[in-house]
Amino acid sequence: MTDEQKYLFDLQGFLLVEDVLTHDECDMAIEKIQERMRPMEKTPDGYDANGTWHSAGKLLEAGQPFINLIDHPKLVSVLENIISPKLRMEGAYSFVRSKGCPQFEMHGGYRGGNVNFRYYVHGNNIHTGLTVISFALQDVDDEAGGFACIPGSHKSNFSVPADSRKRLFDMNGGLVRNIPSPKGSAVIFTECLAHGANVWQQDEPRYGLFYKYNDRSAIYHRQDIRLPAQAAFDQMTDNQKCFFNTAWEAFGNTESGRNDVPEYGLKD
Ligand SMILES: O=C(O)CCC(=O)C(=O)O
Repeated sequence: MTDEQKYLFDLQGFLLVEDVLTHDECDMAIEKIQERMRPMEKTPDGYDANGTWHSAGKLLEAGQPFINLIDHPKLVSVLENIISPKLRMEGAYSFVRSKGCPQFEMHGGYRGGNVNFRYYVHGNNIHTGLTVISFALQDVDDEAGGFACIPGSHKSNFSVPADSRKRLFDMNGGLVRNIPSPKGSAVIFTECLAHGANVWQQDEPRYGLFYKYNDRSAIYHRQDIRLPAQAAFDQMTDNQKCFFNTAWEAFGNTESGRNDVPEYGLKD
């Protein structure tokens, strides 16, 4: 993580990293998402999706480029600095949102939250918990309506009030900002940041791709039902497999005293 990245992440609560995927990899990812996407009845906020939201799972089983992104060096070098030197992946998913879809209302924690929702700087180091990478598989300009956030809100003392999640978008003064991102880039953001997504404005749907990370000793989402299938593990390196280990830090068994040996996906 460079000093500039550290400055920008601390200032904004998010960071844009360019040139993570090639254009060919983006196109390949979209193709595989298209094969797997299924309509959602309701949006995550409970609105009728009316055909404007789809989701796709089992992406890691689909192989590349999804597998390589688990521990992409440009991203891991940031995550290791802001979360922990040993990382766990909470999950990978895609939301496909079409023109005119309902907003993804503002949500997120605040800096004084629990182990998953924390943000502080001690010495020269950033400490946060649950962190998301949003990959841009298409060019997204600031009129398109993709990822949106309130920059700097990760240092707020209060989380977004339930009644304000939608209203914040409409407040004057540019409180909520759409974050443009070129094809192949990735936005890393802490879940402490107030974030969501604006109404999608373009004819081509937005193929969102999201990876969530945590400290290897911490857990947010229920883990057992989110373990990748063996077909996904079969395509991973040992380092990538470790991202799916059970959450713990020390005093493991003799083969893995510090939770740095793969636990799942091993061949008999
Ligand atoms: O669509 C986006 O960019 C936001 C996604 C998001 O907030 C989430 O998946 O929790």
